[in-house]
Amino acid sequence: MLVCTPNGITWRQICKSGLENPDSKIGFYAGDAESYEIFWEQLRSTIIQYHQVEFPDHLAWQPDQNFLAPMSTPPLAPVRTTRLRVARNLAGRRFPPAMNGVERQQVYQLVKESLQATPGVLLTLDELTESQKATLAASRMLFDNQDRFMASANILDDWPIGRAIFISADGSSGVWINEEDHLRIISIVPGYNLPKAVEAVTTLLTALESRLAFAWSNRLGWLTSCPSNLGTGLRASVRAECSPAEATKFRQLGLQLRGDQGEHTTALGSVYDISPQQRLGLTEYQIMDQLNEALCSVFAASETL
Ligand code: CIR
Repeated sequence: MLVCTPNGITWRQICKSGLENPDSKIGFYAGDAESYEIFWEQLRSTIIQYHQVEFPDHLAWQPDQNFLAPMSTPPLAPVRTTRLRVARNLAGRRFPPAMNGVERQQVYQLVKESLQATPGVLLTLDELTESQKATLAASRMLFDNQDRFMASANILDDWPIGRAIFISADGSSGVWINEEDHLRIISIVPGYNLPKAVEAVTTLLTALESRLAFAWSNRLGWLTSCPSNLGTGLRASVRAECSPAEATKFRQLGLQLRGDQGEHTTALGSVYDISPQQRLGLTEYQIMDQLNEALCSVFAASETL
């Protein structure tokens, strides 16, 4: 008998991207919340390896959130921008790899309604003008349908149906609707400024949370289509200029360095996107603290040379 989740998600669907892209770091995408229960034994070792965690399986385990713990960040000249990104999916709905066009539209409508009282503008991708695209791309708030890993996982199906971007009135934050997850809440602020990014992202998150319920598991935290984002769903990163020696130090400290144009690109010049890889088993504060400690130690050490 073919094993599948109540939504009909099979193991073949979950590992399709990895089979078609042998260079995948993870290779799996969950089609729904239940994928993590039904196929737990198959996913377990990848999740443990990626997040460097061990599971007391029988316990509620993901630490409580503490986004709002006070954190001060010193000015660091090499840091050009600070970015926080939080991934969420709506409870009880299939995730982007398994949605059809109607489901993508429904999620768009629900998010649109939940943001109605929040000052800002909601742009659907099918209606974007070239100049709007250029503005969004320049501020790194645009998403596209070019990722081969996501294409293989069917995340880009029905493009651009249901895809939209909300930009807050002050331009410091936004929401991606129906990209890799139903929701990506993002804040990008100039220079090195985690407190400002936290404030912007939590404002949007609070507005959304007051109207929507998100998929959650006591073991894995917030559930995301890619297992790399389980736990907090938080990716805390900076774009910073660094020398080859500094880049090596960041890698030694366990941070992930991506090329300036985002995931799966080569570093252009010496500007990198730098972030802690782990999102599961830590609180939001701990993830940001890990980033802060690494940046302070590497860049401060360079200053004293
Ligand atoms: C992969 O398996 O390589 C892609 N599906 C993305 C994995 C998560 N991204 C990352 O670690 N940078």
